Amino acid sequence: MKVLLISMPDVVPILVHEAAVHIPNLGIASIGGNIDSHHDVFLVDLIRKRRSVKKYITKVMARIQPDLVGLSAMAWQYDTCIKIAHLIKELSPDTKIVVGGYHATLMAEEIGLTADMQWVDFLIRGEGEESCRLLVNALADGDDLATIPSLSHKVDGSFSHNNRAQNLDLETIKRPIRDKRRLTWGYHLMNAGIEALETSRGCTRSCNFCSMKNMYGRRFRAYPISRVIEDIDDIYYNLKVKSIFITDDNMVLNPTRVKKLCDAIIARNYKNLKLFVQADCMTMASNEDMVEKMAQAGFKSVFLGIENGSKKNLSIAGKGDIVKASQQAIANCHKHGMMVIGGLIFGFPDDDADSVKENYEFFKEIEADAAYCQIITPYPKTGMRDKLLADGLITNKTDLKKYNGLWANVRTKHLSSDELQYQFWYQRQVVLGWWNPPTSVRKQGRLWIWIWVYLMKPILKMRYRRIMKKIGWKGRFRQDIQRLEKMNYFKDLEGY
Ligand code: B12
Ligand code: SF4
Repeated sequence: MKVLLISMPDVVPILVHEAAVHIPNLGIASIGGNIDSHHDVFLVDLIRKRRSVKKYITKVMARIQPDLVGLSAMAWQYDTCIKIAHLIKELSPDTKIVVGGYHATLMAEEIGLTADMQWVDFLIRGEGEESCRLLVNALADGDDLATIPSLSHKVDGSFSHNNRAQNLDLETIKRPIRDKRRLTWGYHLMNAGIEALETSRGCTRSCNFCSMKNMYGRRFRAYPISRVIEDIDDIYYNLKVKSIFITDDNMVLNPTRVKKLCDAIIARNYKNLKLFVQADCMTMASNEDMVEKMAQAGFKSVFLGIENGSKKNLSIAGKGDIVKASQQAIANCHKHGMMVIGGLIFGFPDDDADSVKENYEFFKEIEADAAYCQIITPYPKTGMRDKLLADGLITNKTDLKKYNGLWANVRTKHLSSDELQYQFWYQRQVVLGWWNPPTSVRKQGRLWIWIWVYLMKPILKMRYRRIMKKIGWKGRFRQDIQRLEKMNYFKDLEGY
C-alpha cells in the first residue's frame, strides 16, 4: 500500500505562524513511523505550501498515486481539510481517505452525519498510530474493519463508530519519520532549522478551555528516557538540526522525571542544543532545581500558560490562583537564563475595556519576555464551551474556521464580540507596543534579533506613524483585520 499523510496549510493569523516558525507536524510523522515497513509512506506538511495548495497536491497525487490519504486537522482547519478531501477524490476517486486529529476525535459522531463525509471514507479518533497501522494492513489484506479500535467506517452508507482504543503504551510507539519520505522541507524557527519531538503525552491539570482531556483523558504518560535520547540523536546527528520544539502538553508534570531526562541530555554533551517547551506555572514555580537542570540541558525558552492576572478569571478557566506562581515561575526561568513566552487569554464573561487593559499591564509587570495573546475560544466538547453556551455568550457557534484563538467568537457581559476584538487589538498596541527583545534574548546575538531591533522595528514604526495620521486607530484596526482574514483563504481551493 502507498500511504500519503497530509497536515493542513492553515496557520494562526499572526506573523509568527505565517512567516517566522514552521515546525513539522509530529502527529502525521508519528503515525507514518508506525505503519508496517512493507508499506510506502510519504508525509506532506502543507504549512510549507500555503501559496499553491491545489497545485502541490495535484502534483504529489500524480507522482505518488497513493491508495490511502490521511488528513490531519484541528477544529479550525477542518473546513480546509474537507476541501482537500474533495479535491483528492476528484483527482483520484479510488484513493481512500481517512481523517484524524483533534476535530475527528472530538466530533466524529456529528461530522459522521454530514454531507462532508461523501469525500471521506474513515475517521480515526484519538491516538492514531495503532489504529492507522491496522487500517492500512486491513485495506491491503481485505480484513474486517469492525475490529479496528477507534475507527469509524461506513456500513451501508452511514458511519459506524468502533469502540475507542485504550491509551497506547508509549514504550511500543516507534520513532517518527524525519527522513526523505517527508516530501516538504524548510522547517525553521526564524533563520535556524527546527524539528519536533515528544517526551510525554497528556496532562492532569483541569484548564477547561483545553481540548486535551478528550484525546488522552486526564492522564500523563512518559516515553522511556532512552527513546527520547534516540530521538534527539536522530535530529542532532542525522539531520544536523540543533533547535528542537518539544510538543508535550505539559512536560514538567513529574519533576523527578524531568531532572533525570535533563541529566541524560547533559551526559550526551550536545553542543549548542536549543530546546523549546511548554509548561505550567505551578510546577515551574515550585521546582527551581528542575528549572536549573532544564537550563543546563539546553532549554532556552518556555511557554507558560499565565492566562490572566485576575483571580476570578483564572477560576473561570479552571486554573486556580496561579498569579503568584506565574511571577515565581518567570523569576526562576530568568534566574537560569531561560526566556519566557507568556500565554494570555482575554474575553472572560466579566471583561470590559479596563480589564483587557489591566491584563496587558499585568503582563508588563511580571516581566515575561514575549506575549502570546488569545481570545477565549469555545472549542468543541470543552467545559468552557458548555459554560459560555449556558451564559449565552458565544456569538459564533458554527464557523469553526475562526476557532484559533485570534478571533472573538464570544462576547462578554460588557463588550460585544466586535468590541472585544477591537479592545484585544487596541490595548495591546497601547500597553505592550512593539516587541522589545529583553536582555536575555539580545545576549543570544542572533541575527534576526538585530534585524528586528535596528531595521524592521524602526521601519514599521515610521510606516505606522504615517498610517495613524491618515486613518487613526480604528482605520488601522480595520486594515489589520482585513489582512488577517485573508491569511487562511486559499484561492485555489475555492469551489471545493
Ligand atoms: C505542539 C502543539 C502545538 C505547536 C505545533 C507544532 C507542530 N508543528 O505541530 C504550536 C505551539 C506551534 C501550536 C500552535 C497552535 N495550537 Co497547538 N498543540 C500542540 C500540542 C501540545 C501537541 C501537538 C502534538 O504534536 N502532539 C503530538 C502528536 C504525536 O500528537 P497529535 O498531533 O495529537 O496527533 C495524534 C492524534 O491527534 C492523531 N492524529 C493526528 N492527525 C492525524 C491524522 C490521521 C490521518 C490519523 C489517522 C490520526 C491523526 O494521531 C496522532 C498520533 O497519536 C497539542 C495538544 C496535544 N496533546 O496534542 C496542541 C493543540 C493541538 N493545539 C491547539 C491549538 C488551538 C493551537 C493553536 C491554534 C493555538 C493558537 N491560538 O496559537 C496554534 C495553531 C498553530 C498553527 N498551525 O498555526 C489545540 C487544538 C484544539 C482543537 N480542538 O482543535 C490543542 C489540542 C491544544 C489544546 N490545549 O486544546 N500547537
Ligand atoms: S496545563 Fe496546558 S495541557 Fe494541561 S490542562 Fe491546562 S492548558 Fe491543557
